[in-house]
Amino acid sequence: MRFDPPAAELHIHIEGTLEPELVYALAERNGTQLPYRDIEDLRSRYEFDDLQSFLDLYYATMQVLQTEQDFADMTAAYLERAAAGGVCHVELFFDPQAHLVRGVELKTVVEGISSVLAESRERFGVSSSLIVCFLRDRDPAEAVTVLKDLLEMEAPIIGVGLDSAERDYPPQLFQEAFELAARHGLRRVSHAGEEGPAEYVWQALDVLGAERIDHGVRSLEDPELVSRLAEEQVPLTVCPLSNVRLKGVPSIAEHPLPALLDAGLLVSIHSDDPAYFGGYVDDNFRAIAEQFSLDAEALAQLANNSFVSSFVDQGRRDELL
Ligand code: ES4
Ligand code: ZN
Repeated sequence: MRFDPPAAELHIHIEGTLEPELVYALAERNGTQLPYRDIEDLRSRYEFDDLQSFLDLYYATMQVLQTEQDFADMTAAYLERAAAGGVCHVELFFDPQAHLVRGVELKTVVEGISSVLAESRERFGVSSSLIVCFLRDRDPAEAVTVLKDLLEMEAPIIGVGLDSAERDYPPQLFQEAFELAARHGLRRVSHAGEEGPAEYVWQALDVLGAERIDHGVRSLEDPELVSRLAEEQVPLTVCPLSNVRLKGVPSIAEHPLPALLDAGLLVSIHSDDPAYFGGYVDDNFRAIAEQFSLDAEALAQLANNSFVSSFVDQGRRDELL
């Protein structure tokens, strides 16, 4: 399972780590009835046509998350698996609005996840931090409210991000939430150029002040944008298996990773929603290493990029690099 060299996981949605077995275990514990025959039936549905078809199942299965313990168990299961795959640092996304809309309190979500992150270094040998993502297919005013609530409760978040359905939801809609985040010293990242156009990457950079772009693979359609990304060494967190499973690219063989690297971009490799897309960081590394015959030096460069692109403090960075 372990893949050398060790790397940082910077693009992971914690709700996307819910393996079918855990979905069933949590449903049973909470007495929730699931609309699937069994674990295998659920697993067979982890097959998608596009981002929206994935999101429909992602939002449906996360309904098994009800209590603080559920969020803690999911987080611990993920960290254990990540550590086994060679991950030594994680910056974790979570989607509070997806839980608030179904009546789960913000405190339940935040305390469940953060109680495990607080001990991740001792328990799993993995340093960790938390980034709140706003759902771009919901009212931008709701994002502002959620962020204010998180600030009010002094939630241990280091930054904000933007995720969910991308097409027709341009980053600029979330300017206010990102400005509020900046005023409070939070880091800023944004999904862009996954299914949406290169124009959304420009907006993420120039309107939201994003310091890192999640996916960004469609940037290649705009040479001027590629120059900007290369010049400023803006990190792109690329998720090869995700792109293939959501049919953004037809196959690993046709993945634009080599073109991104040839353009001199700061690319690192991540897993997105590993339970749904057939693999954790180590699986993503294995897939590209095999497809593109990457040697140890190329893999070490990608791993190194993950640390350079991370938000760790100087002390931990010196340990990791
Ligand atoms: C996501 Cl793959 C992906 N894209 C956008 N938003 C997301 N939320 C969870 N996974
Ligand atoms: Zn993502």
